Amino acid sequence: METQQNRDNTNNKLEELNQNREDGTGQFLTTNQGLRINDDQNSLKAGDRGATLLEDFILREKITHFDHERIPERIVHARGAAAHGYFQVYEPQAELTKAKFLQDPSVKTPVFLRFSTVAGSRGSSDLARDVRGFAVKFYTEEGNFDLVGNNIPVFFIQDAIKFPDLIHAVKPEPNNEIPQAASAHDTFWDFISITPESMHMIMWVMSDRSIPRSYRMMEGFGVHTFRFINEAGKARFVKFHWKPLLGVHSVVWDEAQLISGRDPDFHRRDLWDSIEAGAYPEWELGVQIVEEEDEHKFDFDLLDSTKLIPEELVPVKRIGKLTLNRNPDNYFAETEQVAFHLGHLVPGLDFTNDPLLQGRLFSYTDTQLKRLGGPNFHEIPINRPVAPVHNGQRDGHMRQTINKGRTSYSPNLINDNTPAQATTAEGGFSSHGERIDARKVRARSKSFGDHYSQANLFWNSQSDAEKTHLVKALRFELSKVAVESIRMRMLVQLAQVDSTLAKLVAEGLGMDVPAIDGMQLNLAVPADANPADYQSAPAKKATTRSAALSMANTVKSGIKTRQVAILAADGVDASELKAMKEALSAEEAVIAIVAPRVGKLKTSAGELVHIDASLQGTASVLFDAVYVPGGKQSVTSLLQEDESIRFIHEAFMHCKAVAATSEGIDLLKAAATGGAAALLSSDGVITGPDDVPQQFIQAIAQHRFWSREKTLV
Ligand code: HDD
Repeated sequence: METQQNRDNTNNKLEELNQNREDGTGQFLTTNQGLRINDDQNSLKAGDRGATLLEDFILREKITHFDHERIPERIVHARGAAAHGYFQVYEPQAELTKAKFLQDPSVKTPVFLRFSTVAGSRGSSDLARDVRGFAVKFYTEEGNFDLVGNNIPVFFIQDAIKFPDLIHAVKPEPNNEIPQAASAHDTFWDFISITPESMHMIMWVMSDRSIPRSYRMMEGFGVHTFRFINEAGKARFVKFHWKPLLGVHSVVWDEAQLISGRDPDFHRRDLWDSIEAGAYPEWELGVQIVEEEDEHKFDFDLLDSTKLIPEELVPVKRIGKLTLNRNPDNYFAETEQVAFHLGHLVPGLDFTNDPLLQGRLFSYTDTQLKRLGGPNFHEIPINRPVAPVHNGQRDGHMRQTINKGRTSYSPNLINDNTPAQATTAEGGFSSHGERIDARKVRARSKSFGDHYSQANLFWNSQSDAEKTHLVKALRFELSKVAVESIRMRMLVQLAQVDSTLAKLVAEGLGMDVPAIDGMQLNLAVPADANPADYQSAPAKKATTRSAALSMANTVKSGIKTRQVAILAADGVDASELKAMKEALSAEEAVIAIVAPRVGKLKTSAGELVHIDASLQGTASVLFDAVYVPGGKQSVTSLLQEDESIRFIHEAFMHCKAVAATSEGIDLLKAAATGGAAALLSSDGVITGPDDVPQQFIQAIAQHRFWSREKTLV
């Protein structure tokens, strides 16, 4: 089998990392000083029952290192998974930007991409309802460029000064550290219920976007408006998008909760396994470009990170592709120690005055100093640029570089005034000369003041199934809120977004939507300000829908890498099994034989088939679809197992494609709680008589059959 080690997927960053890779295979065990160890089983003692001697430097070295193994986890985005890959631009982008990595389609720029959840600790579940981080480090010839984004195009707050408040509110409550990796608790909704700028983001987080099917099936967004600068110095605004080639897909909330128990590493494992199998995840990089003179032509502010630019107003131009093709060798060295920062950028790119972006520019270096222990974190192998580094910065904890010469200052005569500054023509970075003529104020721009209209656009753009899920998510979350006034305020906020939304959520809480009665909806108001100046008008009702905001419109063209369970036992019909396996394999789906026990099973034709998982060792929530082939003996065995009935029942309840042939249909009937006829006639339940494998493939590509659920709207 092809493995990561023998595949030709190297690049100049991966080669550069070789100098730090270590492989103990076939080697002697040594101390950190290279001394070969003769006895690693016993400490040095005074007599074989005697006290351990302080002299035992081997024991002390080993225990001391162990005692110091942990570093602080990230304050946010602690739990993650990452992979190496490369980025290639489709066409030169010289008109837009002078960034070198966006010019030559033959150049593969190495990347390291770290996905994450936000609120949970390092050991929490992948399936929390949460935003996902999408952080890309490009190792370009001109230095590192980090695009540190999320899978949601907007953010909770408009100004970075509110970030500690937001995160303190969403993290486990400080008295008892409950709940882990969940926003369904009082402090989060307390903050949200009086911070209406969050309401657009809340729509996204309560939608299925926050429970992705896999990292490979998520969009990514740079969120802020950045700048592209071309060789002539012309600047344009740009928003970055990552579009997954497999489409954007999610699981359902009940499923997410079950996966958290069955396999909390579900997303990590999916990413790892896909790369190991050579099914490399891919995203296209998209850009939305706005000319500087059009800065004020929208009814929202481009500098406001709680707003997106609808793709109908400014289309997304796809300019290149990112491919992940290699797993890390070591989680700690690479995934944990990678340090992202928005301030890592290259000529041809620049910031805007978005106050969220501006605050982030401070936070990321600051946090790495704490997390990675000092100012030399850029020397950690995964963080080193492939571009050469020369400057007068010296010393500090764990310095690796051996700087030669006497000068560590500039200007200097002794070293011919080098390292020298580069002219812009030589690649020297110079900030965009934006004109600023303003009074120093602590303020929020009035142009940031509409908090509900884009939330309404999002709601209006969802399919009925998506709206139902969103309402149910809000019911779930707010049902966990104990303080009545917080629920009440949330209903008032939701009513500003859409009255139907508020009413449906209220019904699930056994409440009526309260009247506003002069209530201030925004309590994030400076002490000297007039609160009335800080209140947003209710949503301008969206007259259109933005297709890009609904996952119903995503790619549904294939079943590549989809996980299909085949339930079988001894005596399974050999020809039905073979036909289905061949059809699914031809479409590059991943097949798992699930049986009452592990080992091998014997088909009706006497062949031995490897069993991938036992019914006790897996669950339907870990698969995209399930098929039950015939064979009297096989189905009789399965009918005796509660887990196989549950397997089918859950797959059906989670709206997945389910197929069965001949006696296999009996298992479907046994699992039908709402009546066998209703189950068998449901969308996405394939039982023939014609070409079941092909119909099943088409059904799996649809991802889910929401017609099985009751919609609320
Ligand atoms: Fe942040 C990590 C994304 C706002 C402060 N952030 C972090 C990561 C991602 C984001 C993906 C994980 C990077 C990794 O994998 O190592 N953050 C965002 C986005 C934001 C955002 C898309 C809004 C548009 N963040 C934000 C603000 C602040 C921070 C406003 C502070 C004022 N973020 C941090 C941090 C972290 C971080 C504390 C924690 C670990 C780290 O930086 O390296 O500095």
